[in-house]
Amino acid sequence: MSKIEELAHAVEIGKAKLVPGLVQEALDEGNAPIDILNKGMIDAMAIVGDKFKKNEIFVPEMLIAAKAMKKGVEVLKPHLAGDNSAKIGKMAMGTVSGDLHDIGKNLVIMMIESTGYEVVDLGIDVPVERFMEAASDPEITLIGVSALLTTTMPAMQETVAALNKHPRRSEFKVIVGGAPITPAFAEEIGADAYSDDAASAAETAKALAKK
Ligand code: B1M
Repeated sequence: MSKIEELAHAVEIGKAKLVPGLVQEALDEGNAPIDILNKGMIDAMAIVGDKFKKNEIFVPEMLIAAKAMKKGVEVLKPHLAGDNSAKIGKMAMGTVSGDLHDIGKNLVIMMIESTGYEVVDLGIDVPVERFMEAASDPEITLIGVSALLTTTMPAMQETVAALNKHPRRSEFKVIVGGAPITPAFAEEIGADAYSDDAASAAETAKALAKK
């Protein structure tokens, strides 16, 4: 079994104590940080999701897998983040009201920070009012909205609708994403941009900063 396969298995079964060491060993073996993230952790979470769907595991197992992944990301973070010395904008990002998933949001924040954005993390279960308040900060140039559940897509729609009426709307862009979100949905609800993963969200954020 390769180190990345060992890591993926440890994430899948929620071995939070083993995961940081396995990430370090995978790095020491010369594996690319992005492969460790994608193949060693994100793919493992997809397996966890599939097992949950098939009733093979339940919420507590999903939670311990999530905790294990977070421990691994802590080790990987300095290796994924680039040079962010030149500030290109300020972003506020959160997961919508009713939604408690934050691993994807945290990865998106990490990658966008690496492009030079200062990011205010609004957290999870963020009410529309909190997004509106964040958008009032005169330095904010980008708002990120994440949703992981089909049942919280309407909350994303409400959030973007409210942001679209914000008095500062012409001064910031809105980017949305998360597993159930599609480019068509993003367009339908009036977001400026959609990205399907953290790396492309960082590319999109960089491009939006130039507009
Ligand atoms: Co939840 N959960 N969960 N869960 N969970 C999913 C999302 C699910 C797909 C599992 C499944 O059934 N297969 C399913 C949703 C089904 C649906 O709506 N269609 C589900 C469910 C049903 C639930 C509960 C309802 C279960 C229950 O209680 N019965 C419940 C809801 C709680 C709530 O939010 N109100 C629940 C709870 C939980 C835990 C708390 C146990 C835990 C979350 C812990 C945490 O986040 N701290 C959890 C987990 C871990 C998952 C899975 C297994 C993994 C999620 C994850 O972290 N993925 C997930 C299954 C899956 O995703 N396959 C599942 C890894 C992460 C890197 O990917 O978050 O997709 P992701 O982020 C990506 C992209 O989406 C994108 O970039 C990220 C990085 O590449 N992205 C953006 C995300 N936001 C973006 C924003 C952008 C751009 C890109 O711009 C702003």
